[in-house]
Formats: sequence, structure tokens, C-alpha cells
Amino acid sequence: MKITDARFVTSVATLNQLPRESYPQIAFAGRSNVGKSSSINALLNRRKLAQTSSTPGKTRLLNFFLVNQRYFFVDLPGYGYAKASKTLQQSWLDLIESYLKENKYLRGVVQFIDLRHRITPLDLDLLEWLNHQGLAVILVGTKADKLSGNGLAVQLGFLRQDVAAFSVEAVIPFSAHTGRGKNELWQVLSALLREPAE
Ligand SMILES: Nc1nc2c(ncn2[C@@H]2O[C@H](COP(=O)(O)OP(=O)(O)OP(=O)(O)O)[C@@H](O)[C@H]2O)c(=O)[nH]1
Ligand SMILES: [Mg+2]
Repeated sequence: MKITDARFVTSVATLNQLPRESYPQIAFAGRSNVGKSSSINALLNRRKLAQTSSTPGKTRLLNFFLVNQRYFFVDLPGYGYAKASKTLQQSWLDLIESYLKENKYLRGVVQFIDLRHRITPLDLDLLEWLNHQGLAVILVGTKADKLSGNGLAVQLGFLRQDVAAFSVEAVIPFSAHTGRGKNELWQVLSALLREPAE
């Protein structure tokens, strides 16, 4: 995808602050520190548009990025951040859930799984819930650069096996650092956004 324009638009803490423009949206979800913000930057060829951090729990709000003045990428707060209090964790989940639910602009959710580890119960809960909502899900297995060729094949096999019972558009090995998987992910995103894939 040719990115002619990518800009941060707004951060949202409550649903009444959502942008009013009727652009299609793609949401990026996953555990804290899995690489959501880094992957958004990689997809948009921008180094520091979405804030990244080695400290988990960096993204605490819904961050809206307008791409090519046509659609929003929405960077969601990560879940499963161990140090956050239960109340805070619940309020994050409530916000994410109410955003994803019955959102007529939402074309799909990119759910990130760290390829170095097996999928977690929290990830499966989210995936099941997204399926239940009838939302299109793309699974991105990230940090692929940390694995060797054979290790990658093994982990990818586990991931495909672990999600076999669910409905997903694609399972894509990805690395925000090397750009691996970018083209494949863009192809699926373009189809969901009904944008011509270039
Ligand atoms: N090796 C490697 N490291 C990555 C990759 N993607 C992200 N990281 C690193 O993982 C850490 C977390 O990345 P973020 O993009 O901030 O993760 P996030 O999912 O947005 O985290 P929260 O905002 O806390 O939910 C950073 O130190 C990144 O440099 C990748 O593809 N490969
Ligand atoms: Mg983030």
C-alpha cells in the first residue's frame, strides 16, 4: 500500500470522545508489549507515529491514526498487563469491548500473538469473543525475527493448530523490525477496507 499521508488524530478515553468522521476503521489488539504500536508504524512506514515502549502498558487509550485521509487505524490498549490493578484492567477491557461492539465503522481486527510463545487463554477469550461478534479477525504472529527458520515453522504450526476451531481471515508471520509479513497483511487489510491493493 502506498502511504501518502498518516497522522495521529486523537486519543480516546471514553466512547463519547470517538471521532465523528465516518471513515472505515481497523483495530489493532493484543497483549501488552506484543508489538501493536511498532507494527502500526511498520505498516505506515513511520518510525515514531504510534508510541512504542519496552515497558508494557504504554498504550492506555484508544489512539486513532488517519491513513491516506480515508481510514482509521486504531491502536488499542494492550491487555494482560500484570502490574495493572484489577480495577484498571477491567476498565480497559470495558472500554475495548464497548468500542468493538456494534461499531458500524469497524471492518476488522488485527489480533497480535507473540510467535515465541503459545497463544494464551486471554488471547483465546478475545478471539472467541470477536468471532461471536461476527468481526473479521486477522491473526498476526509477531516478533518473527526472534525465531530461526525451523523454530518459526514450529511456532506457526502451534498457532494454526491452536486457532483451528476459530474463524480467521489469515494467520500471518510478521516482524515490525524486518518488515516481514507487511505485504501479506496489507493485502488482507486492503480487501477489508475495499481499497485497491498496490
Ligand atoms: N524483535 C522484535 N521486537 C519487537 C517487534 N515488535 C515490537 N517489538 C518490541 O516490543 C516492545 C513492545 O512494542 P510495542 O509496539 O510498544 O508494543 P505494544 O503492543 O504497542 O504494547 P502496549 O502499548 O504496552 O500494549 C518494544 O521494545 C518493541 O521494540 C518485532 O517485530 N520484533
Ligand atoms: Mg502500544
